[in-house]
Amino acid sequence: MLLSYFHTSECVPPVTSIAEGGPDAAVVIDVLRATTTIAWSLKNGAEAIQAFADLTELNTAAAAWPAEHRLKAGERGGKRVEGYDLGNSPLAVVPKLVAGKRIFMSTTNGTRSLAAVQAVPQLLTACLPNRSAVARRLVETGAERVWIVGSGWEGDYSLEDSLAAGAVASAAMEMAVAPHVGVRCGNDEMLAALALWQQWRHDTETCLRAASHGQRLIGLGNHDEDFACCAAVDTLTIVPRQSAPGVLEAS
Ligand code: 3SL
Repeated sequence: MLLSYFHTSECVPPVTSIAEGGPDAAVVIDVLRATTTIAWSLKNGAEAIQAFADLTELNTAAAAWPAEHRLKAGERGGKRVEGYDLGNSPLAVVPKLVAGKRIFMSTTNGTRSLAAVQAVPQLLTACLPNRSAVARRLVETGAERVWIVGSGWEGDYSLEDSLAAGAVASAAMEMAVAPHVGVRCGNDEMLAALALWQQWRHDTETCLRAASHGQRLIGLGNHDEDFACCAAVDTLTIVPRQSAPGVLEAS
């Protein structure tokens, strides 16, 4: 397995096909907070997450879904979009609210990353809580060329997404010990992410708080519970997987 790490801005569609050397699997990461919220929503019984880069498209799709089975989740600049049922906090997606519902979701960066790699055959999302489960899935499905995609902030590098990319890669390397399942780094960004993981693996929350988006959230108000939830490692076994374009289901 060849693991490469990119930022969303480097994944401008169309992503090349497998025949042209493109990836057979992609893992989208937005630690703070979209992919953490996606994992917790599915864990808590949401039927699916349908992700949109654009709010107008989200509104149109949500309007066509039965009202009693839908929720709209929208975040821009770290704040909930006015009139939406949810913002982007993993603490808010409790079973009582989300069970059985489809969540129509749009966030500043995370859902844009999903749109950028929508054409990749196996598309998963990862966060720190499910990083080992995602790594196991990649190993078990025999993924050969994997792009790990950090969502960042509006095209910029993101410390916390790079940390989680290293966390996924490190777990995959530990699992793929059999000689026929070697895991290799495909670029320097992946090597750097692994080094970051070695540096912060025992204190992930400090890393998240130090990151520029962590500082942005702190500036918006108390997000202590969000930080604790997003920084937790290996607390979930759920693997969100794209089942139709833009639609993520538990697997
Ligand atoms: O950028 C995103 O997609 C969000 O996860 C940002 S926030 O953590 O909800 O502010």
